[in-house]
Amino acid sequence: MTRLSTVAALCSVLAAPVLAAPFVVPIDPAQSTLNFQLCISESCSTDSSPVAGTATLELANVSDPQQIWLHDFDFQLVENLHWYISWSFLGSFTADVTDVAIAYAYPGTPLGPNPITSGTFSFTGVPVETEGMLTYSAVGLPCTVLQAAGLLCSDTQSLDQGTQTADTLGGTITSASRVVTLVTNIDILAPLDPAYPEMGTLHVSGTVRGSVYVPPAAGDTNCDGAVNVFDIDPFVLALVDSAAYASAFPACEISTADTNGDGEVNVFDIDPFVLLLTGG
Ligand SMILES: [Ca+2]
Ligand SMILES: [Ca+2]
Repeated sequence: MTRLSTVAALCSVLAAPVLAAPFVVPIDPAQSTLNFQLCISESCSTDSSPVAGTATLELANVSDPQQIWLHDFDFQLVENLHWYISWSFLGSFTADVTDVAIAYAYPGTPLGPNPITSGTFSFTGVPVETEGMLTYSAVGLPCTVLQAAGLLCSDTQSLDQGTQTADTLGGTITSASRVVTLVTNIDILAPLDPAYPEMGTLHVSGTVRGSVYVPPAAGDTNCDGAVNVFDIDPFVLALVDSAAYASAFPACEISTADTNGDGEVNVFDIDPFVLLLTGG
């Protein structure tokens, strides 16, 4: 290899952006509630539950996110749901669901990158798996409605129907001082049985919210989300003049230059920094 081609090869390696690592957003049950309105023959009952769980995301630039990857999510209802609908002397319908969860079906196979426009993103055709048990009992009029649809008047069913495709999963992403906040607004109105839409509907609505501090990656000394040649000058500045670094990169952290992770920023960080640049 000639010297020129060696330099060219090295430059192409150095120019390749190293993407940020995925991070886990814990869902805050105190700020996350879903409402479930069940309507049968135009009578409705609503119950709600806080939501817990996690979402695993990746952003191309945590400080100013423009692109998002969805790596995983797993949401659980904290409480079980109970519905009771009465048609007076005509009949009644009671239903309970327990241990409800919805999760991304293919963790390890991320979706994206999708654009974040004015803080808003969406994913379509998201594969999901649901868990939980449904128990219901119908007396009188609703029993007749169920039987007309070929269903039993009382039954217990698993909500695990294998991998299904959700229409859309979207929300907003905001980032302030590297604290990333995910807000997902859910509003889904679906027939209880697509084959018999006149039977009734389930309307799921609410908000799922979580925040997490995302530390900058080691070597990303200019905090633009990538470790590349543009981090060389800030790295050198961090090494020789920490005060000048702090004023030049006020939104960044000098710990990004601690590439050997010993808590100090000094000459021993040079070799690991070069390894990060070259993908070693
Ligand atoms: Ca950088
Ligand atoms: Ca160090």
